[in-house]
Amino acid sequence: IEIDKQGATTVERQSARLAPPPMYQVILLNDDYTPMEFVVNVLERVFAKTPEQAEQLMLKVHYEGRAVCGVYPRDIAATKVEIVRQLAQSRQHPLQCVMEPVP
Ligand code: TYC
Repeated sequence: IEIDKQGATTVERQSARLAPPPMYQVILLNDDYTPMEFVVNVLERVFAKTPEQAEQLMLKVHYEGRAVCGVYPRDIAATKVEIVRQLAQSRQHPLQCVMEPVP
């Protein structure tokens, strides 16, 4: 909003001037010890996957080493990474979760 010397105001649409927020991929990494069922559960609870999507994504991580679970603005991505780490730690699983900027 701008106010000139006569007191007239000019309102510009902010959406025309704001860049979209930088986005981050949240990535799950494979390991040899975390139970498959635990990973499926995490994908359902933290990443809002259906049981079928969660199973498929878990298997993709298992066979390919890693997979993108979702793409979010920075703070949301960081919160999901932290929740996954806490869930894994609470059950003593070595499950690893990281975030990377979308290329
Ligand atoms: N590789 C694990 C097993 O065989 C399963 C697993 C899947 C672990 C995905 C981590 O992010 C992961 N029990």
